[in-house]
Order: sequence, then structure tokens, then C-alpha cells
Amino acid sequence: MDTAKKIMVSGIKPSGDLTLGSYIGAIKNWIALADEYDCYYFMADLHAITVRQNPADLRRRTTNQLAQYVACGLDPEKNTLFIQSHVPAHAEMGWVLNCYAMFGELSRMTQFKDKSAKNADNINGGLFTYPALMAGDILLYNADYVPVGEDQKQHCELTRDIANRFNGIYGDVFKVPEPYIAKVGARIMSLADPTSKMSKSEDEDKGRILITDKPEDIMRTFKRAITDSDTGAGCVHYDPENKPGVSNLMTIYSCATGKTFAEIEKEFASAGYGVFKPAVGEAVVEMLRPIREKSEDLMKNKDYLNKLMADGAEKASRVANRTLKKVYKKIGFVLPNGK
Ligand code: AQP
Repeated sequence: MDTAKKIMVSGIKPSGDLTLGSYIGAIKNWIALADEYDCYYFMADLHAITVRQNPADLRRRTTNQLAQYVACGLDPEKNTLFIQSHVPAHAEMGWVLNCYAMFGELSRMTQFKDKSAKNADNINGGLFTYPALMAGDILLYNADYVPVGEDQKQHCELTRDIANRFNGIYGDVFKVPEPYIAKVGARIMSLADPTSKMSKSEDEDKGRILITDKPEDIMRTFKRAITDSDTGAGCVHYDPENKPGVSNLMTIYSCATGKTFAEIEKEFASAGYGVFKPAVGEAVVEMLRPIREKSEDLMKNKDYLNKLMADGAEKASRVANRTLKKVYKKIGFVLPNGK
């Protein structure tokens, strides 16, 4: 009987400081998986450079992100946490899989279209081929599942297509992963524009909350959150299509308090947005407070963080190098020393 745990892999680009969206949409779900699955989570620095980054900021954010993963509750003893560029097999596998990803399928990726529109002066090759790197990130670890937000489903689909194509040529090399989508809080929208996702790389005034924001900044952004023109009793009502701003706030409040939408509607049945918005802000302040405090502490302990990085990279490399070697053999590469 196979008693081995199923494997999960995911990563976040250090393209900005982590947001409430990164926490609710990704990290918070990861924490609950640690006992049941064998989890690999990485700082996706190779992916971050598809958009031009300031080197000092990228360096700071990558280390911060590791501290924040741990501060959020990801136990480094139970999860393998590492920096993507510390495991060179990612770049190597990414190149191989580029040769098994089709121009047409890469052209259809919505992230390529979005990012090309936003960075018209830097539509580089990496922006186009990053899904092959992402496929490598996942397939290197024989992942059974990829915990993805709604917006990342397309990437998992492409990974499956590439894996099946490769397996069709060379036999059963890759495990074909399934998407794992959390039910609540799958997608957190900007507080300034509830029709667009809350993103790390957006400006502050675009309505994003960082997980290390100070309480007064969090409260200010929530008080300014876009809702709608309804007023008075019953205006706090879950209806994502007609009330996207309020529904987004309700999702956030639900994630911060554990209350259901029905309970939230009841709690604010006679209140207007002037009461509801600060209540959501306060719930978020309390949810994020311990994370901010712990990550500030961890950032002072560089030796600990350096050791975590080294241990994580070593553990991840052991698995990744094994898969890469298998792939190199299958495609006909001569291995060093003829092995
Ligand atoms: N707003 C969000 N709501 C829910 N989930 C989110 N994620 C990110 N933002 C939200 C989830 O975080 C994981 C990793 O994200 P990523 O950083 O690799 O890529 P991204 O989705 O492109 O994140 P950003 O913040 O929008 O980055 P930039 O601004 O650089 O493009 C994914 O599982 C994602 O679903």
C-alpha cells in the first residue's frame, strides 16, 4: 500500500510585497495543508524578472517573503520553503519544457496578454514563455496538486497538457497534476476597483493592502473602499455580480472572522457602509497584526533566515535533480561521466 503523502507545489513572485490577496488566496490555504500533504512552496524570483525589477527591491522582497511565509504560519519543519533560483533545476527544466510548449498555447495565456498590455515597452521572451518554467516548477516535484487561485487555473491546465504531451512521446515520465482550488476567498479584488484583482505590483492608491501594512494605513484604505450607491438597511448583501465591492468586503470579512455570508448580512442588517467598512478594516488589522509582528522579528534574525533558505534549497534540489536527470536521460542527453 502506498502510504506516501500526496505532493503540493506552489510559489509567489516577489514582484511586490505580499498582499491580503496573496495571504487569503494562497498562503492561508497552504497552512491548512501541511499535515496532510508534502508541500513545496517557493519565492518565484525567476518569474518576477519577466517584469523589470529594481535589484535592491527584489533582493529585499525575496528575503521578506520567506520571513512572511513563516510569520503567516508556514512551518519550515513541515513544508519545504525555498528560493526558486537556489534550485537551478527549475531553469534547466523550464528550458526543456519550452521545447514541448506550443506557440499557440503560450499566446493564449491571459497573463501574457495582461502583462504585455501593462508593459508595452518590455514584452520580453520570458513574459511569453514563463508558463513552461511554471510547468517545470510543478513537474520537478511530481506534484499531485497545485493549490491555485481561480486566476491560475489556466497555468495548471497548460502544465497538464505539456506533461501529457511529454509522456505521450517518452512514456510515463511526469505525474500529471490536478488544480486544488479553495472554496472561500479564492479571489480578492482591489478595494479601489472591485472588478480587478488585488495585485502586489499595483500602486498603493489602487486599493491593495500589504500584509505588513500598519493598522492606520489598513483602516484608511478600508474606509475608502469602493462599494455602491445603496444606503441603509440591507445594503450589506452578497451579490458579486451587482454588488462586487460589497461582496469582496464580505469575502474578506468572512476570511478574517470565520463568519458565513448569512451571518454577516444578519450582523450588519441595519447598518450602512459607514459602519461596515471600518468593521472589515478592524477585522483585517487583527488578523494581520501577529503576522506583521512576527515577520518584523524574523527579519532581524538573518542567520536563521539564511539557514532556512539553505536547508530548503537542499531539500528541494534532491527531488528536483532526480526528476531532471530522468528527463535528460529520456530525451537523449549524455549525462556527466556517462551516468
Ligand atoms: N488578489 C488575489 N486573490 C486571490 N489570490 C491571489 N493570488 C495573488 N493575488 C491574489 C494568488 O497568489 C498566488 C501567487 O501569485 P503570484 O504572485 O505568483 O502571481 P499573481 O497572481 O500574478 O500575483 P500578483 O499579486 O497579481 O502579482 P503581480 O502584481 O506581480 O502580477 C497565486 O496562487 C494567486 O492565485
